[in-house]
Amino acid sequence: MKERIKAEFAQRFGEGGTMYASAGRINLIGEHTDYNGGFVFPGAIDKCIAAQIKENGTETVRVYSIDIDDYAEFGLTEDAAPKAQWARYIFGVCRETIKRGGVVRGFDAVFAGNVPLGAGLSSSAALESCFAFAMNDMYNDNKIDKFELARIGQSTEHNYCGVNCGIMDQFASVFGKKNCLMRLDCRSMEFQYFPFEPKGYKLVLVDSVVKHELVDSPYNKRRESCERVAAKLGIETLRDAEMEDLERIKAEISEEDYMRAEYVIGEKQRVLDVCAALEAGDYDTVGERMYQTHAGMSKLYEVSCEELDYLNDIAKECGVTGSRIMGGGFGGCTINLVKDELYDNFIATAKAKFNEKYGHEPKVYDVIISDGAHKEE
Ligand code: GAF
Repeated sequence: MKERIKAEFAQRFGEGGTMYASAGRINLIGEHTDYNGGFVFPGAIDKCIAAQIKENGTETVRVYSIDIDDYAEFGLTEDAAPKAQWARYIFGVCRETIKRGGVVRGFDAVFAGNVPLGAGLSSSAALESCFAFAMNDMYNDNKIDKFELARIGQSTEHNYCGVNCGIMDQFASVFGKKNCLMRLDCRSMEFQYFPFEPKGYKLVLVDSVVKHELVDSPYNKRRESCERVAAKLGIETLRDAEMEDLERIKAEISEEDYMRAEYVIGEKQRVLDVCAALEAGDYDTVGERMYQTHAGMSKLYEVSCEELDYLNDIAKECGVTGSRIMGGGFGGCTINLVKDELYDNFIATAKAKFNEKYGHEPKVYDVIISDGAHKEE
């Protein structure tokens, strides 16, 4: 992929430039908790967006996407926003950098990626983090700290792409470290690396190939529900709520808001349980919590779909240790923690049964936990 990017860059813009890359992410547990001030437990993966970038001495950005086979050109002022959605991610990163007092000047870029699109692996965060990291390195002597780089990506989603996301995806893409998951407290922003090399297990993603587009999904509505409940309780986020608090206001909120909050409050504890279980090498508890998260996301938070529930059922039948829908939901992947010896049977069964029911096989991605945003040597 990187050779292709370089060749395309040379052909369009001439020699030179620097290659930057940033990763997609998985999340072992802690879903829809980030914008509720809770805990998340993601890691960057060995699938990334890479870009060859070079300053061009103008105030114009010229960029070509190999995967979409589309070219965009835009200025750096607020009124110069490009129309194409993919280009708005890059424009947003430039604007959010400038808004924070950072420097961005015109550049030429060619990029491509191998993060599956719409699969819940945060290809958009990878794109944002790649360009945020590059702008910091090229124009700002790397003075913008890494949390701010993640926030630049998050604000891009809010202000230029219409998704009121939390910080997890951009955080994971920027801070990712080989063989480590990261537990982030989204209230204090303190985090800790957890070495993650489960002996005797594989981590595998099974992609339902149901399209996942947070912009058109009720993602923002879920967030609004949580905010309504928090406001009713007089707290900033649901991080500070317990089930007793929720029970107290049950009669004053809608049934739907109650269910959303019930899920979030449960999920907060599940992340902590999983971290403790991992430290104790207790993968059965890790897996149990993953199944509980799936049930909560499906029945209470209602961000699953028939295909993902089916994949979850198949995992259970095959004796998979843990399985759940991953990411924002409304399609995309399940993440599965599978014993080595059960792996082949699980994958074969999932493919056959899914194909029988939906007329196509799910896609399967083995993931390796990898480094986040970086400049290629
Ligand atoms: C999406 C969002 F972008 C994240 O911030 C997070 O809320 C996630 O859904 C659900 O955990 O990936």
